[in-house]
Amino acid sequence: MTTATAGPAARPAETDALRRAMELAATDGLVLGPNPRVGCVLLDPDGVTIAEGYHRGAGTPHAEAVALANARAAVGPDALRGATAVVTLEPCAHTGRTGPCAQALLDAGIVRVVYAQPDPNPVATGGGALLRAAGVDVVAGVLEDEARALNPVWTRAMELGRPVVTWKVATSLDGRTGAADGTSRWITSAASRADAHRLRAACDTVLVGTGTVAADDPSLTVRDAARTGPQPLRAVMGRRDLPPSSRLAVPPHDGTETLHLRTHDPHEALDALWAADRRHVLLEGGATLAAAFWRAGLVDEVVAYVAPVLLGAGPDAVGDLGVTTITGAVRLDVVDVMVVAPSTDHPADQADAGPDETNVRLTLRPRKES
Ligand code: AOF
Ligand code: ZN
Repeated sequence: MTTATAGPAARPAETDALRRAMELAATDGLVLGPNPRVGCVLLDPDGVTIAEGYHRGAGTPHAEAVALANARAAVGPDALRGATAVVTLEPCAHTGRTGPCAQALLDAGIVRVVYAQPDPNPVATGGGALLRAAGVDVVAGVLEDEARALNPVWTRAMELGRPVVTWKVATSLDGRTGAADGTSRWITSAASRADAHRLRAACDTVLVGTGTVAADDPSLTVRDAARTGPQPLRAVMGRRDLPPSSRLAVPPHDGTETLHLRTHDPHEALDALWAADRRHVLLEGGATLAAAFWRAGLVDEVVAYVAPVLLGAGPDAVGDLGVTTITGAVRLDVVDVMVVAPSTDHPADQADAGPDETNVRLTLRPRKES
């Protein structure tokens, strides 16, 4: 999606600076929490870089504020008279965890602002209009698709006004998540399970139903090898109490929290998670919870691991969806297919880790009715 460029087009030095700002925004190892990746480059009237900055996560200064501070430190208080700010995201107009960047740019004497993505956050948007009204030259929508790709989940969540929901499911070839007696270790391979841990690590919340806690007693933590940031929030939905001795009721030593959402309504659950600044929920089971989200139209993406095994009986991946005839089927589009090859490392102490065989990982999206 590219919005029409308002005002004059970006100059070549500004487009180059925007690419640099995107590189800065994508700096490795940032722990952003609920916030987007944002980069900013300040240019003098000749298009020469004065200073740069990028955002390091919720509660820390925004990219523009960092760049302004760097410019003042390097050149002095008047460094920015007549300068241009190039930013990957529309400067914010709100006072949130930090002050409004649009005003800070104005106060610094910036005369021109070039940005890529309009801010989809209803709380923060309006910086472009504020700057224009103050007489600043504003060029919007330059390389917008690239800028959106820096924060695909954050952008989607802001547009939806709720966390993005990914349903993760691991099944036998016949769509079962366990055998008739409930045993489910191990249907998918060690390599699939490691991949699923990376998926968990990329989300800020893991959500299961109280039934899954009672049946499986999961820990829902990301194992060390896949960890890149803090553990995701562990959330449980349902009115039942958690068994007091369950792993989710007894927090692990790393302080990972569990949030019990005492509701059966997925909308209410997502509202509560949104209020807790959550942007990406990984729905991990069981069948009742998954069906509730599907029925509410609240699944945005599916990651399915399929193992070459038949069970013939046992729990289904998803409960009743109200589909009574084939024309009512919930149809999905396949976005990606990945062959998960058997893992090469087989430590002796993992001899009980199940058969390590080839699995398939499908990424799918619900089909939009046209
Ligand atoms: C950032 N970093 O560099 C810019 C942002 O939680 P707050 O108060 O820090 O505000 C976050 C919002 O501010 C964010 O959702 C986005 O709409 C806007 N701009 N945010 O985290 C930045 N420029
Ligand atoms: Zn800001």
